[in-house]
Amino acid sequence: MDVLCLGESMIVLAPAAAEPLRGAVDLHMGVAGAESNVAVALARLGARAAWCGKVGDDPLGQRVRDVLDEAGVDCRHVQTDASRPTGVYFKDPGPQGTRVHYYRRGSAASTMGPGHLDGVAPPRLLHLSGITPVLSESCAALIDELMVDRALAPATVSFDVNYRPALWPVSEAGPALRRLADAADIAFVGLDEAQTLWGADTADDVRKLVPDAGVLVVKDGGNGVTAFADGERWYSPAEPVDVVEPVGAGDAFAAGFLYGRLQDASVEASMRLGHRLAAGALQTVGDLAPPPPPETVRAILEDQ
Ligand code: KDG
Repeated sequence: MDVLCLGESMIVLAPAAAEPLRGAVDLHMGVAGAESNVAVALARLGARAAWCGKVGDDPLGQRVRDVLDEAGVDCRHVQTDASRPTGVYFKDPGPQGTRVHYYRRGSAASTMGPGHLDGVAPPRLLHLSGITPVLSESCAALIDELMVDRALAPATVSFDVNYRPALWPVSEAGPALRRLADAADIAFVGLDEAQTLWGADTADDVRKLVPDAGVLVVKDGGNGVTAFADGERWYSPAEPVDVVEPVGAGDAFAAGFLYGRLQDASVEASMRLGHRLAAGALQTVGDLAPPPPPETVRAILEDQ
């Protein structure tokens, strides 16, 4: 397997007319999950990508599996917990942007814990995010087992900070997510997240706070991305786009960047592919857009 992504995937319900939830009648039902978004985007690019999580023994869990199966994501290690539901969340569009309302406490995924990936062959790359450790104590222990104890060595460990304010306060998330980002081989963080969590004002501030991540990728929306590795620093401008809906753009960027690294492309070329995928996600209402054609992907990665 090229990539194994582990995390919680849920059903997302969003007002079909992008109106506030309170008055909405028609809802659009989809599948969401930061890590499975990355798996889907990688599978669509042609990587052998698997998603590993836990769903309830319910139609919503079946829907999660069906959608990922259809996208070409390997779901053979997905577990089912008959005593717990699949998580759900609602999008609530409003004048101040879209708020999310989670119904995921006690979900099947929250019962993941150490040993969850026992018997699974190490992939080339293991992708995780900062959402999982807040789901439960056992999930936090699983993330430690994978990131700190390296239970799937020699897999390269990729970690997207993905701070979700609705799930935990900065006082707890700040130190926990910094420790995990620092333990990663490849760490992604938004500059806005790093400001909120750690008081960092610039990408260089973030590098000082997260010095040990092998490759550190600091994303600053339309201002572009700065990456640090082996004492070097690269900057890559974002592609100019008219943003339709931003959710999922970070996952798309991560998928493009990781695909580049899997193809042994340079950090700069990998950032360019990340931008291309993010631009697609920014211009769609859903979390992910169709991938660029293979010849475009090749041209981006070969232009070192
Ligand atoms: O990155 C997009 C995710 O935030 C969304 O799919 C839902 O995984 C999700 C979460 O936990 O917020």
